[in-house]
Amino acid sequence: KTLYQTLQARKDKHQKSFAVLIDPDKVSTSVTDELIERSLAAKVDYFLVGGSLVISDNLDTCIQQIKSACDIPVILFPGSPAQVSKFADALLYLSLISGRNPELLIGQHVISAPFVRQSGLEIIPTGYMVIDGGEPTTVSYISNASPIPSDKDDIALCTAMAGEMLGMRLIYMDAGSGAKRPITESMIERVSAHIEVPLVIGGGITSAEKAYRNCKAGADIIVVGNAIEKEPALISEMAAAVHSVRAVTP
Ligand code: 1GP
Repeated sequence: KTLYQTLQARKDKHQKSFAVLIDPDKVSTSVTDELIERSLAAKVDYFLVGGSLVISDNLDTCIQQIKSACDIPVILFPGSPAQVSKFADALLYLSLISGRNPELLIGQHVISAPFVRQSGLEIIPTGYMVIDGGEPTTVSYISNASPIPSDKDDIALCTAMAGEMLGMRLIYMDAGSGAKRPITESMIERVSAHIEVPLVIGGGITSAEKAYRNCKAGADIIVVGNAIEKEPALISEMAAAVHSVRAVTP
């Protein structure tokens, strides 16, 4: 079974997933060890590894550290085409469909295509949508593209629908790392009701309650980075909240 088939099967069963985002530039080896240990105990479903600004060559080392310690799948969440590591299990092949910057829609993909193909990684075509998170986040600055306004649920819906019809296998709505204002439940509800591919939600989620409410609204996968870097103990609370949604959803 491919990783994507597992994601789709979980969605079909209304099973929600919790993913811990690790930015290899921000966490030391010992912090990564702590995050792995807590993630194992909390039955975290996935690790996402990447960031807008991964400049060090820690990527391979960080993924190898995770792979040697546990079986939790590692999915690359690349901020640039250079962030490819053959040690991961899969790669989110992101096209920034919320923006109008041709480089991030297709340009960088053309340049990196042979390299990505050669990696042998499972590729998951992902419609990446940046939603305004209150004030400029790294992703909105770096992407040089306007995010979708946070109250424009219809624009988000039509963007996600277009992405799905273009063949994207995942829709990732991101308010940006450390966003002051995470994505609203109303936007999640609107988008999730009209797409069939799994919906990933991240950016500025700082509490187990918000993670829970996002899942109830229709998110399939919750991604948290910042909050757990600051407070690793949140991992167990958040994972439990996300996993509890299944019990009450028919
Ligand atoms: C960022 O969606 C992720 O791209 C996670 O955001 O770091 O704010 O949790 P946080």
